[in-house]
Amino acid sequence: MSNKTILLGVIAVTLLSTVGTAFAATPNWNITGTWNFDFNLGGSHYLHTMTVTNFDPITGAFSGTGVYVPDSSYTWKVTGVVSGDTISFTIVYDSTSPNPGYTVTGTGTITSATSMSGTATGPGQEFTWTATGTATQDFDHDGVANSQDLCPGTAKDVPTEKLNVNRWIWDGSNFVTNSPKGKGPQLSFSMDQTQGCSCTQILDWLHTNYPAQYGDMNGQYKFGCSISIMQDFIKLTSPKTFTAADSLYYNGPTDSAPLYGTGAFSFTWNPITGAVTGGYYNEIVPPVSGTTYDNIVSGGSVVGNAVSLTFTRTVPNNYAFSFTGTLTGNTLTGQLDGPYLFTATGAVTQ
Ligand SMILES: [Ca+2]
Ligand SMILES: [Ca+2]
Repeated sequence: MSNKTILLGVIAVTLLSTVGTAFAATPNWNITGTWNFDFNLGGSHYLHTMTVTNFDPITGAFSGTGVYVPDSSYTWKVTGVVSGDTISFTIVYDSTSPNPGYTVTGTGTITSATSMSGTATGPGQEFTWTATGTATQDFDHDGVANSQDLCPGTAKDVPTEKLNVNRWIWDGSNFVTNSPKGKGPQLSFSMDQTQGCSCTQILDWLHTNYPAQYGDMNGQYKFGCSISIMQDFIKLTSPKTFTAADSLYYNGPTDSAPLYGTGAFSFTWNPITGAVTGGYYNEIVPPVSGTTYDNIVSGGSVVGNAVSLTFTRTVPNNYAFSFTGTLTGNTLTGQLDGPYLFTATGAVTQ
């Protein structure tokens, strides 16, 4: 869009944007992040990046910035809306760019989690465009992507009586409270913290998973979630981490084989899904004094006390391997990289 040929065609045109119409459907996709755009004007390709920094999961309205890849002096702002699978946007070049005010409007379709395409119109110009990036789906529009959302189908909370002081509900956009007179506890809660669960869903979840500790909780349904309920839920659903300052790795299937390596070991998992989200094994071979191999936990699962982990490393060499075993109390024991006993005693924190 921003080369001389095009700039010569620039005429002051006022474009009425169709962005943000009142009848827009809710968005099927959240497009926050960076997109690589290829604008095609009669076979000439103009590569841009667009970075969406603000996205409203309820209305689909978004805004961000962009730049022409071959010449970063061409910068622009974008505003637009995602409605269902469709996207519409308006790009306006910055006053500091070589073509200030140059405006392009576009429409298109988000065709997958990584691609979208459509058409665009500049002053006297008709483009087609394709873009690649990462879109996430958030079917209940609470701002938490499906893959991260512990509670599908979230709707705004309506206490069966009224919202009481220091009680919390999700109003469809935010967690809100009825503040006490004077200085309250100065708290706030977010949907990210509750992993996409409203107050009602938090109460349902606690009662289903911990019925002995959380009974009918009528008062909570009547007046909103108390601070302690919010904090209990966030704690119970937050990631768990096993960490051991050192470990023992034997050169055979039992500890009768010689010790092969030592080193700090840690992994983190989601206690709800069991998905392992990260970790490390700073493997020292030979034990204690040798070379440190920087193994990264790349995936795995924790189901009950059964632990499986995958590792990769690039330092000091490229290698990949796996672990299967059990976490019993604070001790992890199993087979690492084949029939080689590995054990580490540490602590589980949440
Ligand atoms: Ca969601
Ligand atoms: Ca949700």
